[in-house]
Order: sequence, then structure tokens, then C-alpha cells
Amino acid sequence: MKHSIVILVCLLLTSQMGSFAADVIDPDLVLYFDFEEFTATNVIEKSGNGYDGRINGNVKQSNDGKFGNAAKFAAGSFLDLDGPNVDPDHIPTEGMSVVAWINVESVADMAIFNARAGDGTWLVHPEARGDGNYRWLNRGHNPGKTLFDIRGGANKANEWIHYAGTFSREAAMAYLYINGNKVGEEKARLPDPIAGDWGQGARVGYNIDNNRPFTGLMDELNVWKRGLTEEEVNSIMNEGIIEFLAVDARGKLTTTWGKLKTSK
Ligand SMILES: [Ca+2]
Repeated sequence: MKHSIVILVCLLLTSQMGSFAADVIDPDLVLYFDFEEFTATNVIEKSGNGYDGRINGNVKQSNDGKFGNAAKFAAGSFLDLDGPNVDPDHIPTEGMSVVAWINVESVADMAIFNARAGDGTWLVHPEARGDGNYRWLNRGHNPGKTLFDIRGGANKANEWIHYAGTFSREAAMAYLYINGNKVGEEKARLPDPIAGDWGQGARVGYNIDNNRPFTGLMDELNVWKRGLTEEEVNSIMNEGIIEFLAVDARGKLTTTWGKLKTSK
């Protein structure tokens, strides 16, 4: 009898810990590549959603990362995220943030991340640009649904730059931060959500139509389905995503305990 009670308690504790573990990762974090884990064919994706990137061309692990290792992209190489099979619940529509450390080999048009809807809508452009700045754009479904198109900052080659584009539909505002500084903002031109499918694909490091090849190093790419605040962008930049998520989770647990207390 005593033995079975111990087992029961252990089972209860395990299931409780399981639910805590599930809470630790922020549910709005859709994609996270720390580039610490490569297999022969894939780069392992760490959000918990399992969207490992299939390596196309020459994407190699480099130990010259901003945090540990990075991915080194040769021109025309990319990670294929199998866009058509991404869970619709994970597709950002009410808000989006794309955050990454990049160290580009030259000042040229380069896509950090790209996704294209089944109807051909280019729904997101987080880019370093050949004309010397950075870009952040979202669109609703075609035709003519550009929500914002921000250009700002000074594109620099051969140094680590922190890129963060954010958009909240509710706040109707988009912001572009470079190295934690706001370099551009735009009020949403339309009330539409972001196009809600990645039917023609989603990639890291190359546009769907094989343009704007990312060339150089990338680290700590994280894609969210909400607009991060300036404070959150800076926390992610300064502390790294693991520490950010830990603080995020502690905040959530505090809220949960608070709720439990009040409900008694
Ligand atoms: Ca890394």
C-alpha cells in the first residue's frame, strides 16, 4: 500500500512537471534556431514545434557564433521549413516578430527569413539591403495589402548586427530595431491580418523565388506570432533567448500562482 502511494505521488509530480515544462516555452514563439545542433540533412529547430530546417546547398555550422555556434550560409543556400505543412495555429497573422543576429559578408540584398502564401502573397521581408539599410515588411493576402514597409538603419558587413522587426495588428504599429535601437516605425496602412498561410513555402536565408541570398553568418533566429515590445527585443538581444524565456516563464508562473491564490 505504502509503495503504491509513493508511485502515485511520483506519477502526479511527473505529470505536474510535464505541464510546467510545456509552459516554459512561450506559445507565441513559432521558430527558434540557435544553430547548435546540425544533422547531416537538417538544422534542429528549438521552439518545441519541431520545424527543423532541411539544408539546401551549403549551410554549415560555424563556431564563430554570437552565442556558441552559428550557421554559415553560402550564396543561394537555405533552410527549407516545409511551409505548406506548418500548423495554421503557428502562422503569425495578428502580429509577428523576426529577430536574429546576422553577420553578412557584403552589403547586398539578403533575406533573413521568407514565407510566401499559396496565393503568391509575399507576406514578410526581413532583409539586409544592397542600398545600405534594413527592411521590415508584412502583407495581408493579395492584392495590394502591404501593411507596412519600413527601411532604416545602416547595413554593415562583417560585424554582428542584431535585427528585430515587430508588428502588432491590435496596436496597428510596426517597428524596426537595429542593435536594440529603433530605426524605423510605421502605422499599419490597413486593418488586415498578415496573410495566413505559407503555402508556397518558408525558408531561412533565401527568398522563395531564389532571390536575395543570405551570405554570411546567422545566429539566434527567432520568429514570433506577436509583436514583441522594445523591452522584450532588448532582453532577447542582451540576455539571449534562453534567459529571456526563463524570465518570461517565471513571470507566467507568478501570474499562475497569483490566480491560484485569488481563486481560493
Ligand atoms: Ca548559437
